[in-house]
Amino acid sequence: MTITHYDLIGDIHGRAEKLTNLLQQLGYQPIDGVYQQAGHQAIFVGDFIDRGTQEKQVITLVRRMMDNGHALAVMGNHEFNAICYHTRAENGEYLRRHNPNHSQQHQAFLDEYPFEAEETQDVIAWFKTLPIFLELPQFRVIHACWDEQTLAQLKPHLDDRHCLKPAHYQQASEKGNFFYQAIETLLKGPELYLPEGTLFTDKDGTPRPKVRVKWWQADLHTYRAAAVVSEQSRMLLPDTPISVDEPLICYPNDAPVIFFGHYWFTGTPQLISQNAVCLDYSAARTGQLVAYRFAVGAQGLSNANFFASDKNL
Ligand SMILES: [Mn+2]
Repeated sequence: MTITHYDLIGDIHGRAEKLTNLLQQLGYQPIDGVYQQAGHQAIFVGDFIDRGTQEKQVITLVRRMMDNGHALAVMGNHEFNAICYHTRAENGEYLRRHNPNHSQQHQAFLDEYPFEAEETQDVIAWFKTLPIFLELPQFRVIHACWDEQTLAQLKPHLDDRHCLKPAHYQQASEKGNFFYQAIETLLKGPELYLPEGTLFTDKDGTPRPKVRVKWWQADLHTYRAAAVVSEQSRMLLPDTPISVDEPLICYPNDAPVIFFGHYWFTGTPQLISQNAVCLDYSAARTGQLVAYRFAVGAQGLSNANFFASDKNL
């Protein structure tokens, strides 16, 4: 099959209704139980699970598309966390502790995939086959952040499909380890410590000493400008230059187009720079599931290429 269009799809988080609605709007039809469209391939940016109540439907649908060559995907931080939650460490504990916070975040998945059930282990094994990133001739895909330096260091350790090797999940769960830091940056996104004594209160009301940063935008020099926060919260951040001690990741504006998810955007889907597209518009909650259609050979990006699931879903 010659691919003429790639349809890049944001974080689904167990919302199968939004996914099937979006796929239909994009022109995909289920044939023999597999969503497909001639000339098209879907690419998922990860975070298939947690929060929504249709986890199995989402995973089944996506796996069938991938198994039949109609989709590609990268790993999200929720799949990484799930692997660690379901894997024992050398000391007999789990790589991701089963504390109330972690278990609660993962509860929707556990409701449909009971802990240690055979089917659960099969899905966890499938998560491990998801690559950390995709690099196609015209664009790149990663869940949270494309950082050239981290990727250059990590690539020699990945397998030939860019997957983390099973042996490295232990190291990726140990604070201070290179693998841990790499996963933090690539799958959860870089964060910036605010000046001493400053706290930022996040969307759940939790005070935090650091904020997520707009790594996709060049020339951001102050805490207030660089932070990924609501416009209300932005005015509460210091309008002072970012400390030179803070290593800032910045995606060059002449680099290939980068597609990612993860950031809980709200409002109308739109381009955030000339070569960066965030596809997460909070479908996990009340937001729409968003896609961007990339025509092979297209030069540049356009707001006309966004698709979204129905607002009332
Ligand atoms: Mn995420």
